[in-house]
Amino acid sequence: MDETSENYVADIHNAGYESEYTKTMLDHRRLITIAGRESESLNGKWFFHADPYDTCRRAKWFKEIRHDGNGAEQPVDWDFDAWERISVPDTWNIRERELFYFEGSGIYVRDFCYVPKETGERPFLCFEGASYETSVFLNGIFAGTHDGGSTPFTVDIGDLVKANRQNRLLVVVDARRSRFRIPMDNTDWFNYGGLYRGVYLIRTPKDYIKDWFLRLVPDGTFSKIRLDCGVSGRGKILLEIPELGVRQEAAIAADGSCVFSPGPGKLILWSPDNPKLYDVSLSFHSEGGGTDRVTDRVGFREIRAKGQHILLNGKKIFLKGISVHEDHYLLGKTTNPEIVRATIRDLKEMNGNYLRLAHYPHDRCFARIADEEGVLLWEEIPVYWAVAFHHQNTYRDAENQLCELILRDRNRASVIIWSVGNENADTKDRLVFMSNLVQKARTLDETRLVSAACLVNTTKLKIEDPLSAFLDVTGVNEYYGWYERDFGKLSAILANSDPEKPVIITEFGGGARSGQRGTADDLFSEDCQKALYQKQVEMFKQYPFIAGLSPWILYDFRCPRRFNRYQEGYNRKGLIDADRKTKKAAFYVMQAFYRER
Ligand code: GCB
Repeated sequence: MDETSENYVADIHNAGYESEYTKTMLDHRRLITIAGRESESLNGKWFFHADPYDTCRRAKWFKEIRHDGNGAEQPVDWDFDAWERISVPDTWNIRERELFYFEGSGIYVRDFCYVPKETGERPFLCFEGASYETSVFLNGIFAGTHDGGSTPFTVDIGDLVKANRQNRLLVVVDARRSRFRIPMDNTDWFNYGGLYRGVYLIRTPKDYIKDWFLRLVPDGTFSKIRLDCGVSGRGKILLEIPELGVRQEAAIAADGSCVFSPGPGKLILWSPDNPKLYDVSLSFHSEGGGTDRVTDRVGFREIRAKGQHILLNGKKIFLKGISVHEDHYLLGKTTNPEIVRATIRDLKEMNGNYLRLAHYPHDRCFARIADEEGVLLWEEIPVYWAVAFHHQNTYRDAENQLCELILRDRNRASVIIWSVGNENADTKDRLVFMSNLVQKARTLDETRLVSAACLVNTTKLKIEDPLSAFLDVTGVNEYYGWYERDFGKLSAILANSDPEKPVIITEFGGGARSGQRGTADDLFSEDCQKALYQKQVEMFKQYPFIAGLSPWILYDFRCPRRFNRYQEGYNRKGLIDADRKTKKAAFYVMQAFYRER
């Protein structure tokens, strides 16, 4: 309906209301990395209500207007402070029984008092992950919208926040699936919604460090360290790595970079055997006065692909891995350091050194803990299956998620591979879309391998995908012995392939309900899964171009497209039950295989 019509009522007639909330996008250009900064938690209890019709944004409830222009009280449809409170971080699906399958908008409200600590400081809100589209309102004013369910974003609240007073923070999180989003509406995992990762307040001086990237220069000499720094304002950067005797001041070059050498023989390289991390501090002294400082612990290592091999610090390495989802039977998509440490313990019990974090960026704490524990990581964005490759906005969304992930984790030595997607059909549009993502990853980070989990060419029975030409490593997902029962085809595929680049078998496997026994032919029995794993690994042993494995998957996970009697809403391909305790027989096949490697 036309806004000019005489009976127009915006709340009910404005079908295009959403466009108002995409005017300010909280994308990677506004992201300030919170790594190494002090943050104040805004986690805890928030008032919450499901908003299936998105009425908060349609009717602008966030303005909290209770009276009309004449002062008469209005019959409003919201009552924020009387609503039930739920925890942040958490997913509403797990916490509220009746919201288990709810995929609309949810409204979160809380107050916080902001007391400035320094004159001229700049406050920002940081969201570590909210699924999927998140609109932030402070004191009744729209501050911006973020797209993407697994990457962080920051909101500059300097102009909106009130000092020394309570501030009303209202957040609408819309978890609707859509064909045009990343991921699209069809995935093999559960669509959890809400503020499922932490929310924080950070403070910086007027001029501040926006992002920074410290790494070993990948030139095979293991001797040079390079720093790139994005700052607001002009000034000088002081980098300190006391253990290496580094205390180096650099004017921010036009490209924000400086390169230095800690001196021969000094540097201990990071590796799974010796996950050496150095205390690092970065101070930005701005010309206008004021210093911003971040501190972190950083490891230095080199990862490269050479011929069919992957080299870590110049030496050939076999990636003994497994894939893992974030899904947890009690917490949904919310995780914490204890869960991550337990996951790494399970990997190590399997004699593994590598995890594929599928199919979206996992919580920030994962890579941080992997840095400490000496675990190599594959990190991925959810360009999964049949996303709308032809659509510009979908590309923008994917690229933005990739940038946010890389900006978040590129100081983590554990992360060795960026993956730009999973099992996408080989079309022209997909090739353009994904090769552009590869290009983007390389411009942000020259120190990691870029890959994607691809499908095999089932017509030629060969490992062949035009995207490989753009990748450093080809990931291959195959389910011979499961979806495709004929193992002979896998043997033909491997025999027919002699790829120029290393291959990681990024997925293989089959389902088994823990405790279900039977013969090797009884689908969903542990025995069938075990036999399948035995056949697979026997075959892999013969092919040196296979540089690593990440079978599908460490733990059973929730999946609302799997409802047979063994699955009951779970994908049961885990080597460990969803309880994260009960190991299935195939776990020990991988354990033995990795012990031998
Ligand atoms: C795949 C997908 C993964 C699924 C898995 C399965 O190829 O990449 O997301 O969960 O297969 O279990 O079918």
